[in-house]
Amino acid sequence: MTSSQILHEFIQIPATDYSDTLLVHFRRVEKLKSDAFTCHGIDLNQRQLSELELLLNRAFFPLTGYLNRENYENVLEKMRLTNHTVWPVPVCLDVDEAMASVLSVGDRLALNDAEGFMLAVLTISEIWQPDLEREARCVYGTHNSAAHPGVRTFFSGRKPWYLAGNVEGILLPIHYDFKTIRLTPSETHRKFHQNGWRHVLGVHCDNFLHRVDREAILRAAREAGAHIFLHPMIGSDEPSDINHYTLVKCWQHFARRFPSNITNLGLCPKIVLGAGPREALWQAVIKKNYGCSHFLVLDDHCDPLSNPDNSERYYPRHAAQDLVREHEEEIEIKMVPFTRMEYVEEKAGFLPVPEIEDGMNTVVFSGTELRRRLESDLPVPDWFSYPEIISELKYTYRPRSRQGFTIFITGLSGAGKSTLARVLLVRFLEMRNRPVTLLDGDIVRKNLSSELSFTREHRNLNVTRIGFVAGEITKNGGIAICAPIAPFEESRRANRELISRYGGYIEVYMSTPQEICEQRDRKGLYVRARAGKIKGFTGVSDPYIPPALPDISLNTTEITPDEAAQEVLLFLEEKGYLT
Ligand code: PPS
Repeated sequence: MTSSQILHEFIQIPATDYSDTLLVHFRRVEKLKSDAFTCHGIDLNQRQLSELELLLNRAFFPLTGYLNRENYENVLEKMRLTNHTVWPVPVCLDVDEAMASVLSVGDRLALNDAEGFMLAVLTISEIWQPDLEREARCVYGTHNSAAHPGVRTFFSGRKPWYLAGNVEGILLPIHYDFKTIRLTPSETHRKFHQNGWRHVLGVHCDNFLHRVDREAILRAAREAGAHIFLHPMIGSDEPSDINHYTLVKCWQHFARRFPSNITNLGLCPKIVLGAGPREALWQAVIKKNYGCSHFLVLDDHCDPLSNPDNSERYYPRHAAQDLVREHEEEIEIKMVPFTRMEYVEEKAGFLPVPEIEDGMNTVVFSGTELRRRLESDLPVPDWFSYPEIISELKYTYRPRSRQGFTIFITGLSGAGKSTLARVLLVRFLEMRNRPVTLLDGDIVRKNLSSELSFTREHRNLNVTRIGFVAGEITKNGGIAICAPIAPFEESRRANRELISRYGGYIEVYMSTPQEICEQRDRKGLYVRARAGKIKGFTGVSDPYIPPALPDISLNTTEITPDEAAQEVLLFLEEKGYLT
């Protein structure tokens, strides 16, 4: 296969296809399904599934498939398809080297969901290797990839080959949750039409909304003379995402707080990129495709740093509004700027920031403060939100005393990990208020990771497997005590990132010096490693990288196992995990 194959007779953007969806007639489905036995298939990840759904349901109108290279380049350079239609972010199907090497132009590829259900068939018109660095720069701007969460997500899991071609839909991705508010663009538009809504203000959101947002949205709707379409983006409905249900439930409560018949709520199955102005422009196109005539844009729309606690931004203020305004005639959707409001004590209500006079007492209540109060079981002021939203939030952001947590003990062989783990196990069992699970290095090696060796790759895999199990335990309110060597920062970091989404993550570094570990040598492993009988032994012939910022460091040369456990318990008490 050459690095770029093109089938010229495939025209990527033919005369505009105005069909409601890209789903094909059942007679064609039968043919595609029978052909699928002889063609390759891939199981799409969450991001790819979300993009396929938006292609199939025509939220990505006028696209009828994945962009070819020429369109891709044009989108990166000019934010347009080759036929000049505004299109700011590429939509291509990424596959790994192994899959790309068995595919050819003209082949059909079955596109399946995670369970293997065939959702669509792609007829491949081009296969090429994109410059991902350049794509990230064009879409996200020139930000440090380690810092920008969108850029980090872009690179994690992005495969190096792109496929182009038209898509024939068999089935829209299956969702079991919130079906009544998951309408396609055409169904949504039809609903607006039936209700006699001519002007509709599309409102993007990807976070919790409170009283101030209702005031600002109503104000914008009044200015635009429009009805309101609350259109949150929710690209993942993985049961592991505990926020998902809370978020949607809160949006439903929020929508009910508007006068009847002026607001509609619909979920958009799209993942938020955090790409600022380009993303705002993309959303404008999508909102238009759902039937909106107006689009409410924040001055820092889809900026990952957008947060009242923070004055820094990745994108210049108003850049998103300016970009959407520049294209509003072409896209045929009017940009409505979001006016920030604040709570003014003497008015006992919200005022737009420009109307707040000197000397008025405003109160700012940040997301961080809200979370702190929820986690500490403190009251949230009535003016800030609605009781039903607060009670949903309390369910997710339980006070720490009711959250699960993971104690992740890392250190050299012989540093005292297993002993500390066993003492803690007993202490937690004595407390009898949470289920406790011990995931000791040796035990895991005999069961969960019995086939793994001690290479860096396998050690990291072992550690992230432990992290996965600990994450599930933590999510469900239990205590996981993990005690592997875990010599590398990358897998420890991955565990921290995963588990702290679900509850507490406490990293305990056993800093006992190696000579003490070697003197103890209870299992005789150091002697055998020094004699060359164990290859790649941690501390002897394999590295141990100490954690940069452990929550607790313990040197068991100086303290007994009971004292070490006491230090951990005191830390947990101080942080509010123990009652
Ligand atoms: S890792 O690096 O986190 O995957 O290691 P872990 O799963 O905790 O397994 C460590 C235990 O395996 C035994 N063992 C070795 N350790 C280190 N290096 C090598 N090459 C090795 N081979 C076997 C050893 O008993 C470790 O247990 P502890 O309790 O740490 O002594």
